[in-house]
Amino acid sequence: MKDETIAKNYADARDGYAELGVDTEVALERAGGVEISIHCWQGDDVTGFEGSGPLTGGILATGNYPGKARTPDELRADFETAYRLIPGTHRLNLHASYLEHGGTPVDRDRVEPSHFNGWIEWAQGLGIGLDFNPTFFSHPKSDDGFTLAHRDKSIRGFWVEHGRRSREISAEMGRRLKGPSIDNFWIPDGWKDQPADRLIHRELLVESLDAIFAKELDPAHTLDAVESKLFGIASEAYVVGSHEFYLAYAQSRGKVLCMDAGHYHPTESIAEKVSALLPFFPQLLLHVSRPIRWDSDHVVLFDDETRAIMREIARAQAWDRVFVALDFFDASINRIEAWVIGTRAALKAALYALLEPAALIREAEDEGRLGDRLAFQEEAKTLPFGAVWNEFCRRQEVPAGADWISEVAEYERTVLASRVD
Ligand code: RNT
Ligand code: ZN
Repeated sequence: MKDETIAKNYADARDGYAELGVDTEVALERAGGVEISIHCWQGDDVTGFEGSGPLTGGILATGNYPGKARTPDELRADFETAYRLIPGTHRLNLHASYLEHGGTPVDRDRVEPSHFNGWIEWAQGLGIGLDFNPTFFSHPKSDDGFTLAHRDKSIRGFWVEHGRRSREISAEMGRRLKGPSIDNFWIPDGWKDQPADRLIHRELLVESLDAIFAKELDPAHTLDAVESKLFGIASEAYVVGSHEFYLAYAQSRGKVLCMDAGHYHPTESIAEKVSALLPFFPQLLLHVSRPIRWDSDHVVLFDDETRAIMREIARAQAWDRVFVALDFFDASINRIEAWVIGTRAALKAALYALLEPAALIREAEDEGRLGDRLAFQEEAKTLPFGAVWNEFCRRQEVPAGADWISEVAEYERTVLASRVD
């Protein structure tokens, strides 16, 4: 797309928005500061570099599109390609299973910051921060469906050690890069069918988490988050770490609560929950995903739910309190394309939220003109948003409109196509 076309369309769009009291310049400025934590696991279907077994834990990547990254270097190169097509400055979200062990496998209870040195140095070069996740799945010691809430003390102990070490790794990332690094705890623990005792595992989970978090770490370097879930494959009847469990845990322990858009009932929206929790939590973490009928982790789109999430953050002016991370993994399409579609969609939704005619809508509400409140929200939907988005991309020096798609195709042709297993 030509710069003059973008500039001309933007000038018209700016006038259109101004008529509804929206300053597009302010929105563009603010959107430039929105930071997204981009998940590494879209790049290789949550495989990681431990060199062992299949993906387990009740999550599933489907598809076998060719060209998947097989090494840390390939994953980094793929991420850089995606990152160049995404406006703004963002973070990369790593899982413990993406360690670099240099050829000698390292078990989860032995991982150390040094295994992430390559990632940290690379992130320094790229000028991005890193977030982290202990990996409580895809491991023989999680095969019977329990980890931190296991009845066997030695298995719990193994995973507690992994959790402790993940915090040290995250703290190292936050110390050496732009901190804090968010360390997000999600465990698959649950039963496929009706349990005899729901309480026992929840009590064990409290005990394990308290043991992991016993050591104080500098919140400028790392922040602990806990992620709830409703059900998983083979944990349909009962999940230990449910929403209520972690809501109470995080609140009582001063932890960050993580809500994943795919971890609730099908019509339940995490957007609605943001304002319910902000009065009680200094910080929240969101896993922006797209469930279709179940927690399917489809690529995030510029859809109603993603727009609603961003709208709630924008209206609460809580960009510094609500951390936005992405969580999807589609192996059926070009993985870099998936990354770019999802991240650009999340950013579009953020910019869209910042372009809301908020003053008019609020004023109508304050004055009891409720029809006007609805009317302004409807009129805002047909303002020329695309022209502002393209201007945003131009200013952030990334391709506007559909121009990025051919760049991914070129990378597929020159790099991905030669990756044969
Ligand atoms: C699983 C959770 C979790 C994972 C990642 C890979 O249901 O959403 O966040 O997707 O940790
Ligand atoms: Zn998630």
